[in-house]
Amino acid sequence: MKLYTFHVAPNPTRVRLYLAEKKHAGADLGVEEVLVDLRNNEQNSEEHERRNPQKRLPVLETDEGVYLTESLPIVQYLEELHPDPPMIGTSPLERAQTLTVERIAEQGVLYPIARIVHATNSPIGLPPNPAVAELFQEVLLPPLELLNQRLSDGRPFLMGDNPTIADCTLQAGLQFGRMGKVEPDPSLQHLARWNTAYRERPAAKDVLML
Ligand SMILES: N[C@@H](CCC(=O)N[C@@H](CS)C(=O)NCC(=O)O)C(=O)O
Repeated sequence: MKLYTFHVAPNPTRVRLYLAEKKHAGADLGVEEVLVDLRNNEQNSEEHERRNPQKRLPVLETDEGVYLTESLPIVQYLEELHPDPPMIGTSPLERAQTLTVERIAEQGVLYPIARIVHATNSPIGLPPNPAVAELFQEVLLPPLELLNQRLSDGRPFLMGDNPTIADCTLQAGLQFGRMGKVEPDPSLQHLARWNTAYRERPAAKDVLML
């Protein structure tokens, strides 16, 4: 299998963190990484458009030569192939709960952070848009508070004792924020504790650039 990816970009990063967590837990999924340089617009090449008509990353090329083009279904596909250690729960209820928190981390944190960064300090050169930045700053706060509250019982990971895809998505979003100088308010102390601890993990050290 091949993962078409670009470092720091948050959606590829959540899949890469997932793969690194699996690897450090002893499950090497045998996914080769292929860089598609967003700064050089390589996502808009005809070659990449054949992989993903939406011209985005990540893309997983399966062993059958099929292209999967959305981060969460990519992870769910990999998880079905390699369920150990489990990173989306072990029962229907746990899976639904994990995906619920992952959705909050993506839609409530990663996506707003990406919109703010691209509106203020875009690494791929998009024009500044202060109105968009202001709107998404407001949108970002409630989900961060919700996740901070979730971590307030001292749990090491969003879903309890073990990392899941929800942690990978949240950290991918926060890393992109760090790159664009968009940081959660330090008063969200439980989130800050989780953030510091997660970044010390071997998987995080393999994948994160800042
Ligand atoms: N819904 C998609 C979003 C993918 C996405 O927006 N990827 C960004 C990088 S984080 C991208 O490829 N952007 C390039 C562009 O918009 O030109 C997913 O979950 O994977």
